[in-house]
Amino acid sequence: MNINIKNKKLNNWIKEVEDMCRPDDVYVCNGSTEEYNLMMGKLLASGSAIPLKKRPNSYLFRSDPSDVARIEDRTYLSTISKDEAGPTNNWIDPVQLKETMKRLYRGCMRGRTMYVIPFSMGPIGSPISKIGVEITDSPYVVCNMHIMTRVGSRVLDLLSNDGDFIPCLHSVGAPLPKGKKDVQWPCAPIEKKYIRLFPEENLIWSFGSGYGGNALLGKKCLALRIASAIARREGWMAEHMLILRFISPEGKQYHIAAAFPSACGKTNLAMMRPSLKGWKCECIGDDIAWMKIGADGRLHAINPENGFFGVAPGTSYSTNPMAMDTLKENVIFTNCALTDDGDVWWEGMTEEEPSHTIDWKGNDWTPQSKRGAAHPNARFTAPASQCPVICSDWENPAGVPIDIFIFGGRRGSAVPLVYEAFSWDHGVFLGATAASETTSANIGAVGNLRRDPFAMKPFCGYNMGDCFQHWFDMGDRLGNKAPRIFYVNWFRKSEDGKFLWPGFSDNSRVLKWMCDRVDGKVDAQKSPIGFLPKEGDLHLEGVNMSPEDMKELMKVNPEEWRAEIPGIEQHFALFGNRLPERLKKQLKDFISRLG
Ligand code: SAT
Ligand code: MN
Repeated sequence: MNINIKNKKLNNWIKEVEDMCRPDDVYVCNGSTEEYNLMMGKLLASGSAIPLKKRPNSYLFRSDPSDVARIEDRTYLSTISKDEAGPTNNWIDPVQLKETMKRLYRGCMRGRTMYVIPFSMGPIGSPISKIGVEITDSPYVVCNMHIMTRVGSRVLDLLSNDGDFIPCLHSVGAPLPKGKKDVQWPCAPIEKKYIRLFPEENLIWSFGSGYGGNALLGKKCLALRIASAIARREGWMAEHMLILRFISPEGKQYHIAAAFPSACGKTNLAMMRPSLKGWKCECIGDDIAWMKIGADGRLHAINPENGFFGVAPGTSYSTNPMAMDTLKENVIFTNCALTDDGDVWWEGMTEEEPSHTIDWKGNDWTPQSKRGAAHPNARFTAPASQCPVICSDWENPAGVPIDIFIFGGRRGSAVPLVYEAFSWDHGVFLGATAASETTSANIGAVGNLRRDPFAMKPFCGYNMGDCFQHWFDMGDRLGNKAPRIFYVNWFRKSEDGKFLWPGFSDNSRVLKWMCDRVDGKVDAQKSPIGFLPKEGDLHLEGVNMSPEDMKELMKVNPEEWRAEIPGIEQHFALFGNRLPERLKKQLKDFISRLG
């Protein structure tokens, strides 16, 4: 081992994992640039990393075709009782599960180096931050963790002799026999891939996958699954939300946190460039918000991450110019296509397709090919500090006070562009019943409608029924200082299947209406689902849309909404006696409003 560690718990854990996984050697990460370069050097030498001529210090990786997204089916919550995990999580008895996984971990790092990554979610040393240590056998994970979290020896100093941390164990599950050349993307077959969370012990075990949230354990596993369970116990919130600062022409700041499922445009909204004249948007985070009630009684949010792990396809200078500018250098790309002049490319990146690329599987691709050049869940890993519109307060440990919560998802029909909850309780009902068409961010079918409460279905580290109650409890504590709650749908389609709303920079028009509502500047129109903008209150000058399409986009059809009721009832029935009475009342009121 290259560094002498003082922390007893960490030393014991390293020893225990080493005995179980049998790596050839152990390396403790210090977070330096030299270290990043050393790791990347290894990845270049093994042929895993492809340097990009067009982007300084940037590399392309191609994953194994079996390992391209999160694996919700193989993600388990291991609480002592099944009831604590609740109906939206997979559950396995923690004792039995430890045995199964220990068997898999036994000798799994043979032929590899075991990396110990001390990291902080949130600024190092801040009272709201949490320390984790990831053990992994993947140098690709080390490089990604350098970007996505704050890695370094300073974290070890903070831990000193007896500080506590969240152990995150990861292995790609592919021991390397002596003398055998490594494959480009080592991983285990799907039936051996497991992600297991022990929220009662603050422990994370991941085996067999090297991709995204399966392997970068600070993100979904620590900052959402484990943190949401801690947050509930301690009375704060860990949510799957972007955070942005929206600034009016007069310089008034509004802070907005928005929860959409993976691959529904959080990164695009977080760094949007408003089409509304005079308005500005600054990015604080694009995926995760930790929020606590401050001394002023308001809810303050921080972004615990240090980088963006964003969906590449669809990102372009017209949809998200600030993301494009973030990606100029120091970026890791995974499963994008490679152009002939040494750049990355993905569907939607340029108006014109390149005449030839190497696709994400390493094969020749031309516009005539019947398959995508990039994988639909291809990603970029980029430092947040490189975003041209990163907010000056993005690392402020005090966080920013949230004025507005937004829920939403992908809905081709029924759900209008925007509406506002009547009250906090009604807002919790909107979050609890949020539904979205599934995306390629998870392995499985794409385009199926599913209930994804608070966009947390895959990430809630305890019983979702208790999560509903936690939202009510937070609202009670916040009282009239609670953020106002809205619901949006950028994805409604016309009868001929085209998106009705241009989205992206024009979403600023929707945000402005929300700010006007918060300021009491505009009235709204009551509908059975919530408050709708009154005609003329959504500023639409310059939007290229016919009045008929606008009407279609805002339409609330009671019949379509009545058709939602059985689905909501079924969804609520899952939670049995954990379903708060206040949600039952909301459903009853909703049904009676629909008439
Ligand atoms: O792979 S991740 O889980 O980190 C990305 C996502 O689904 O949001
Ligand atoms: Mn996400």
